Amino acid sequence: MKRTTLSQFINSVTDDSSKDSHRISDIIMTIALAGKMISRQVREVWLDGMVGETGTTNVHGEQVKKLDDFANEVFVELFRRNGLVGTLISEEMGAPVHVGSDDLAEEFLLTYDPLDGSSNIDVNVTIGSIFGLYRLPKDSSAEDVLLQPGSSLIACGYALYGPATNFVFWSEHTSVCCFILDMSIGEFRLTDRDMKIPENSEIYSVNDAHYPKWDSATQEVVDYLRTGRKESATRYIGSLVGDFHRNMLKGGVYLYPGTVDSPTGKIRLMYEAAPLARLAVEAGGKATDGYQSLLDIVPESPHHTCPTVIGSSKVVDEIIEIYSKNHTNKK
Ligand code: AHM
Ligand code: MG
Repeated sequence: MKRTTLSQFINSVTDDSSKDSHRISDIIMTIALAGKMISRQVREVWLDGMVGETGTTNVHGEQVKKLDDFANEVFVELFRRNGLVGTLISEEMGAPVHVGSDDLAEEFLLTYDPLDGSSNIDVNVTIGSIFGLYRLPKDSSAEDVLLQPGSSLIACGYALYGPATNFVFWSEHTSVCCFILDMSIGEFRLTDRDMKIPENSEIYSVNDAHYPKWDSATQEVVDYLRTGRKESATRYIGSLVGDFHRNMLKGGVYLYPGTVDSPTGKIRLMYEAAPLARLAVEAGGKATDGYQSLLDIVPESPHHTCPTVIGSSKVVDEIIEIYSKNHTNKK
């Protein structure tokens, strides 16, 4: 018996009597389609001449790769066509874009990093697309209604473009589940309907080159991970989504701390940190900026960045303890 397809799985968790449930299912299926389209392009990039940069920079001042641009357009095009969500916020678009086509759509905000791991795009190393689906307060006229914390997520996940393509998501109607793309039929198939992140692990993922620019609390955290635990191993792909996926399977912690020059670090809350934090928490893990849960942070702008620590609960607890001890000592 072949494994359940994503469509079969989604049908089985959709409440037929609820428009809302249908809408969420249709949105997830659209994101999975975007994942398949981007996966195809990632594999053909050298044959299609889509390597290299576009020559423009994005809102974060980073060089935009041709594939970044392509992946962003896939999401925009699909959601413009079906109008299922009100607004899109993307790493590659300076401002939110309105695409909704009915009243129900206005209750949903989709945020995404179309292609995470930009430095790995042209070198055939694992990259992925991260998404967060937020429910917006009804009839709210507040200007900052789009600035929702991770606790307002109703679905989130990623497509991972590695040796195989995975689709991993959590929603209000499911646990964290993992699918793999069956290329022979162009459909994702279920591999795990209730993913759990191991409680402990020796693996930590951090860009160690920033060590001299971290504050003393962060230096103490990384010293501890390196030499203070029974066992220790560094694994850093440089694609958050890739490091996160490995840590979900093997256990581990991903860190992108702030530095003296850039105290909030690099990871974007609304479409990188919060969706992955929520996945980790729903899978039994933890996520913090060192001092508070990543799910409680209310973004000040769509591209708000925050120090990011996500992973196995025991390791994250130990990290929180070191930060809080340093905080208390400073008082
Ligand atoms: P991106 O979305 O432009 O790729 O930036 C986010 C990425 C993460 O995926 C990765 O962990 C980190 O930036 C790597 O940054 P650094 O090169 O500073 O280690
Ligand atoms: Mg990214």
